[in-house]
Amino acid sequence: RSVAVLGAPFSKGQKRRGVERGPKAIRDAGLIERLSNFDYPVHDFGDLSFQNLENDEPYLQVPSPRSVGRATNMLSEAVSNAVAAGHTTVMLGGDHSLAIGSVEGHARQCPDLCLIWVDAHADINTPLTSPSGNLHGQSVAFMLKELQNKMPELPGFSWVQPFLSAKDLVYIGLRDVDPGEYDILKDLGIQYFTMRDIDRLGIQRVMEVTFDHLLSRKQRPIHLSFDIDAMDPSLAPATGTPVNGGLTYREGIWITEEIHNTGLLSVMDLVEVNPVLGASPEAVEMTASLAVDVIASSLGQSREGGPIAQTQTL
Ligand code: DIR
Ligand code: MN
Ligand code: MN
Ligand code: MN
Repeated sequence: RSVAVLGAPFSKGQKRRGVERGPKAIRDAGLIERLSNFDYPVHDFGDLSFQNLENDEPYLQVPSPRSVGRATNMLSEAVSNAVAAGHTTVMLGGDHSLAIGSVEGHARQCPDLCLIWVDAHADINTPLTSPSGNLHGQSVAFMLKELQNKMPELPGFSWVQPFLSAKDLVYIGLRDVDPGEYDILKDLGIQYFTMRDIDRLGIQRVMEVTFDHLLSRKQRPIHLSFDIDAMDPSLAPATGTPVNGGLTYREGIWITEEIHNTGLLSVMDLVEVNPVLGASPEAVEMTASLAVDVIASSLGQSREGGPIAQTQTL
């Protein structure tokens, strides 16, 4: 196997600028060097370039729909190509609206994929339920077949048709869910683990039930969409919507180690690192270096050592 790294410096799925510098911050924290210690080739495809769109008027409350539609469409092509070329693909965001593109592009190559969404937020508002209007809080709604008749036609999104079933999705880390999102999670019977569930069951059991839910009938490719705000803000302060009471370092790494150990990880997103929002350079470095650890662990860096795991830069 080989790994492809693809940067998506895009921030118009939410209102705070700076998250478009996430890919650079994660690279500056040593991502490529860390991955180059693994025993497979790493292809850094650099960053996509997104042009500025004039006259991108809001749709209802939703800002920049055409910009987000175009960026996610571009990303979808790029991810689809990387997966078709046989790479395990890592997408660096950018805000979480980008997942519309990465998961759709992945699904074009792997229609039977399943999705693990690690986040403080469910990102399943529709444009009609969203309290903020921000598209990074709506990504999953564009994917789900069950929400087709709840989604208005947004300018910029005619390229995407729903492709995922609610049963093929699991959330981990939720602790800030909007009322409309709660109704959708319950109505569709989506499997989700809030921080409260993690407190009750422990992260080991949470991952066991996750894989049981997604993989017990058949083995299939995994898409991991990892929002850095799933981690506790003490570990990941440089992000747009931090929420207290998040994943510990060890819970986060347990999740990614277990996903690696399935052997089924096919594409991952690492999103919402915003270097402009850190209170100090140290806060930014801590967040970006945590992102590197999460990615490396997803790709096989292990706390147990062993030949493939000799990954720390010497
Ligand atoms: C809130 C916050 N649920 C919204 N969402 C996100 O705007 O829809 N913050 N994703 O990261
Ligand atoms: Mn998110
Ligand atoms: Mn989030
Ligand atoms: Mn391994």
